[in-house]
Amino acid sequence: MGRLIAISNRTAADPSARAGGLAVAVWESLKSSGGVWFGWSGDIAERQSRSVQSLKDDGVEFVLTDLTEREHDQYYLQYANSVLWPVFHYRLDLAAFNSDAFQVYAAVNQRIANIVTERLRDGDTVWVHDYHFLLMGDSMRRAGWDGPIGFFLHIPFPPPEVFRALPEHQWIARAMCNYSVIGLQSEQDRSNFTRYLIEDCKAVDRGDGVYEAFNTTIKIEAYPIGIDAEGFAEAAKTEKAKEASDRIGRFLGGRNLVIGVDRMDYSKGLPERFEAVGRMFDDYPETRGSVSVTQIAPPSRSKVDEYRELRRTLDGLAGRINGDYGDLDWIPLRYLARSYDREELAGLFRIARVGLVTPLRDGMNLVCKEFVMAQDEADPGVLILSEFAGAAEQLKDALLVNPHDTRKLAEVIQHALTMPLEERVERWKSLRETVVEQDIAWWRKKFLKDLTALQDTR
Ligand code: GDG
Repeated sequence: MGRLIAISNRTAADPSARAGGLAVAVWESLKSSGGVWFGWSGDIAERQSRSVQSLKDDGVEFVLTDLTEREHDQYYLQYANSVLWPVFHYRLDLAAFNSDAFQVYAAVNQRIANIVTERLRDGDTVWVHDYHFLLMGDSMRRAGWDGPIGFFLHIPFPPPEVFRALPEHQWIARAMCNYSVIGLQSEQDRSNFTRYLIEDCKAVDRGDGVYEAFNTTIKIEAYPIGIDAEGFAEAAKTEKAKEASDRIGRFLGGRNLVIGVDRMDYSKGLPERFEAVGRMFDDYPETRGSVSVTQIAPPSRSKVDEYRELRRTLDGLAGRINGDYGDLDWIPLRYLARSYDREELAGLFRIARVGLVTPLRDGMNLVCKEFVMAQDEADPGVLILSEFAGAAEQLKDALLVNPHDTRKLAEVIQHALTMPLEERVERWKSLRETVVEQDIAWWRKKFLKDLTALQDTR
């Protein structure tokens, strides 16, 4: 195989950014093939001084471009984060449709495609990531690249009925058909996307995940992303993890910990989760004084207005619950709007009796897989998982819930808190097996195998 070329909005050029799922996966693949990673530098610059910098680390080359203020606003904040993010999470009510922003989005895709294509060599394999670059395949074809291009969408693909509300849906779908392999997180996403292609683009299903549309052939498959499973299990046993669990242990004073960790984003279902916690204290008096819920919710910088709104809602809900039930020595529900180190999170997961992962919609969700790997095999906690997370297709032995049904969710949390050890161990073993088997390396190999198979037939 030639070089692997990755394209994503943010890269792992900053070593501290290598902890996330995408960053680890891409980083490992690039290191083994001596690849190049293209993306945004994270800086904003005037058009005239906007630079393309190249740097090398551990055999991987990063080629990074600044964005202008206008590009950052229209491509990134507006079209990617205020149109595509809500629509792809089935939230038409939150989408701020904006066709001017789409023009800038298309222009940024083309500008970066030109930067990439100029630097490509014959035999290179290109792998594009996420919703910032839906048009990249088409833009690269325009720039003259005719080799295979893979694309992986980290967020859900909505049902056709929702996708069609996007004024640019036809343009986007047609552009996407320039990819050679399109990877989605789940069967649900795969089915939504292919149904759209068949209904709106006259695509023909050739079987085995191969579709014909616009005179080209595309492989479309679900490749559920995994985590560095063993690495996370190790992280949970480090000194730093132990310090974090000791610190929270002092706060708990022997009470059971229920934990949630999510970026503060409306897709994560935090208000519904808080309501369910309030209901649990209402409906199950035995939980009062014996359970503490801690929600870690680092703020998303890219969605300032929604973040403010969400924060207000959560403040109100937590204030009411703590006001109603809290006592001198007990805070029923805490939320911490800040981030912690990976090892610290692993330590908190390990000491928790219940992990609450209840997004309203999530491409995959890595937190639930991390929670599983952090557990102590002799006394594992229970995972409560939304049926609307992509991970629910794999993690059948979690307690699956509808996050909108807060009464039921309250009941399930109470059930998880009282689950006998034997059942906890049995469920955990099955979850662990899946997370270990279908880890990040499995995901990467599965995708690249399909993509490089095309390379080999050229
Ligand atoms: C997108 C899709 C898909 C969270 N807080 C802290 C922290 N995190 C880490 C978690 C986890 C990651 O961030 C979050 O990943 P998720 O998968 O849960 O969610 P998104 O950020 O929305 O990711 C999602 C994913 O892409 C991958 O394809 O699964 O569906 O939306 O690793 O642990 N990490 C640290 N401190 C924190 O406070 N260090």
